[in-house]
Amino acid sequence: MLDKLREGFQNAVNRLVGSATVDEKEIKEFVRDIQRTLLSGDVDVATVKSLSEKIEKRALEEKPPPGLPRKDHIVKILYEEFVKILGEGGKLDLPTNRPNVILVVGIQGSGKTTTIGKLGRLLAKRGYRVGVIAGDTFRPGAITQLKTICSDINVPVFSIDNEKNSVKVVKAGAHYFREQNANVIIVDTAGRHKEEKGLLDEMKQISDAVSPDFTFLVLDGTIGKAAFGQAAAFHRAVPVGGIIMTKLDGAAKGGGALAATAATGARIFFIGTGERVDDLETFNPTRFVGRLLGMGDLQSLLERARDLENAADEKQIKRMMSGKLTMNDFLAQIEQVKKFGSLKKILEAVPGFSQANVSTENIEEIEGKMQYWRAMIQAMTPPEREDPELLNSQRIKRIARGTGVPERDVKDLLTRYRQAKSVMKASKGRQFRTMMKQMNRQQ
Ligand SMILES: Nc1nc2c(ncn2[C@@H]2O[C@H](COP(=O)(O)OP(=O)(O)OP(=O)(O)O)[C@@H](O)[C@H]2O)c(=O)[nH]1
Ligand SMILES: [Mg+2]
Repeated sequence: MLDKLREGFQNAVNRLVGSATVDEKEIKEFVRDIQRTLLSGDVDVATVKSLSEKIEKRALEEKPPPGLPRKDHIVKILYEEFVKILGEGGKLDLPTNRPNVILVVGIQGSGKTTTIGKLGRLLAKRGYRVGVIAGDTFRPGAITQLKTICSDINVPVFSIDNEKNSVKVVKAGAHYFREQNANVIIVDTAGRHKEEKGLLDEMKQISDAVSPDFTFLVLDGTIGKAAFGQAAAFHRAVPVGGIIMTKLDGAAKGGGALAATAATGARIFFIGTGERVDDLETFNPTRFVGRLLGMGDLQSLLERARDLENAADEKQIKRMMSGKLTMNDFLAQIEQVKKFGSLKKILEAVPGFSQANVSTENIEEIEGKMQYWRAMIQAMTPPEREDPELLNSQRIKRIARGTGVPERDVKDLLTRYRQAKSVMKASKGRQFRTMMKQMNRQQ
């Protein structure tokens, strides 16, 4: 899959890793390699430009965490920017208590009918009552093809022989399946037409007639950058809710995926990886990019990067284990909590903590206060931050006034600080370490 892109990226990465030093010149060359690969993989020029600019800027400006070779850091940046442009994979959430109409559009041969079979099977397996409407009245043989596919997966098809008006068929079909109590109604449509405009008009009429809950655009993964124009044209006629990319098993260049998401802003939900009815995968951008860059190596590189990013924290842990916890360390811990989202999540993640008697109100109260802790710590002098025991009542008063909080809040902060210090000392930093690990796994 995606052999050409993968080869290009791997060559670029190998050259970077093989070079003795990494300076500005190397980085620029690496970015040029990536550009060339993307363009030869049929990614559209605008996407290539913005992507490579971002990669270059970050590669030149960002400092890798201590211990991580700069080259590895650059590969990590490459990976992160790819994942960013592809976006999250879409999730198909269909309510079961009413019929959901799914319209499937795309040009001829893109794989609509085949994909409907795959999708029908997937949804039937999830327990939906699925019905399919044969809305392709243009191509002779279309109904027979759809019926063959759907009989294999035991999904009923609605069709009207010799009826050329697709809007009529689709309306009647939707009515029929509603009566049958189906909760997913999938509409197959034509891809062939005398001209593109006629096709897009027909899609618009069908869409207006049945008001689909969801419209999938099926794109052939082998068409490369033409995907941009195609996706944009369909998107103008019928608002595209999600994309399904087919034929990513063969000689596909894969660049179409980047182009199509850029053109519509729609997410990719599934990818087709073969002609059989089971060859449909939920799209996962991380896995997709991983494949593109050669997953094995990448996975371990990302893990190493993460470990090293935490190594800085390890130093802090060592200091805390020896019983020294400065206010700066304490502040760093608070920042970690912010990064993770909420204190509640952390407490849930750490086995030891989750059993402790911390009520929800208590957590919310602490979270509320934490917002002010930062300001209070910043109002302390450097010696006070090093050794908070210096804080006598006069100094506490000064900090309270400086941050606009009652003195009791400053005292409360001191109490929390002392608690954290004793927990760290007692568990020799173990608890903190477990927490960090958990947090990283969930990030
Ligand atoms: N290798 C591979 N072939 C696929 C995939 N999806 C579809 N195909 C093949 O692509 C061809 C066209 O598929 P169809 O489902 O008929 O395409 P369509 O969009 O319905 O075409 P029209 O009805 O003519 O508009 C068929 O030979 C399929 O077997 C895929 O994910 N991988
Ligand atoms: Mg078809």
